[in-house]
Amino acid sequence: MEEALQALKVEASSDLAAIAGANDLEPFRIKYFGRKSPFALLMRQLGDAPKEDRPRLGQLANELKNDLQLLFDDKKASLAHGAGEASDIDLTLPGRMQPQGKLHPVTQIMEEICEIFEGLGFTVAEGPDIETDFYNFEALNIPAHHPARDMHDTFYVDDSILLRTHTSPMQARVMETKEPPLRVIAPGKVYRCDSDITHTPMFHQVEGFLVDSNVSFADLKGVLSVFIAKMFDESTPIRFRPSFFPFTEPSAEVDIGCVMCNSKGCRVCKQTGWLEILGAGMIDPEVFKKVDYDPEVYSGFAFGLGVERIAMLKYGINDIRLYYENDLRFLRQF
Ligand code: 2NM
Repeated sequence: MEEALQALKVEASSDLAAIAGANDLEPFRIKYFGRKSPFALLMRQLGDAPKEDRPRLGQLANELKNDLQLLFDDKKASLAHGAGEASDIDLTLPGRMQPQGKLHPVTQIMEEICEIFEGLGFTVAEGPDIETDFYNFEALNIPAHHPARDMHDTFYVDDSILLRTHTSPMQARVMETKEPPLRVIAPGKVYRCDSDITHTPMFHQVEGFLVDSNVSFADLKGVLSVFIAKMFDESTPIRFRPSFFPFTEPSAEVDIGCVMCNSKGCRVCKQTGWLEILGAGMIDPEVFKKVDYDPEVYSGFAFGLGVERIAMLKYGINDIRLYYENDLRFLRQF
């Protein structure tokens, strides 16, 4: 009987190895584990064996059966796995879409602004967000205790270090290191301690300047008119309104016809038909002196604009805080 078990083990192993597909599994199961299997037969013959041999032979038969069951289960599992690759995956299904990120609307508009000025021959200069009092104020003709400092709601790091309140410090840095003729724009983040529906403590500006011999206010008007025509529309009405900035003289604020009501007068333009979109002026001779330019030789104009504000006017956004709440329903519209 022991020999019969041994022979059965050899036969079962070779049968198991010969199983090539799921269709071969069931005949194997019936042959070795069914009611008429060699095991069942041997168990019935066990009664004929000498009494003292029965426990050992019974145990041998059981071990062989259990081993075979394990090998069979493994075979079944590996076939099911292999079959799955062939049939459960539908290769014709479209792939899962990866959501594609986009630039923030403020970044998009800032890039658009820079491209327009680059088309007019300006180069881009970027500088530090953390500035010195000298570049942020002193070099721009805003000395200590000047009332204009109050307008800026500055975040100070210490007595002489601060978060820049505009990007003009970069302009001063460029003028200090380069000789005219120069056409430069400085885009970037600026910081003012202010927060309501039209102000955020951090916002973006693009400031620009042009210095050469014989630059006039007409050049300023020409460059800014082209900018507005390209940013908004060729037919957008523009006006220059006298204003004051410490770093320019004369200074002007530039308005465009209200894009919300087509200059008819509405809540957004406070019934005036006009919206302020940027500040500008002829660079003050005092600024030239700070950067060692001779005001008798050179003249120039400069301008500054708020990127969030331009984007609000262009897209009809009524609350500046929407830009920085990271609500995807808002951001996905751009
Ligand atoms: C403005 C308005 C007017 C300005 C001036 C300069 C510099 F550095 F060249 F003097 N940069 N930007 C300027 C002039 C900025 O923002 C409303």
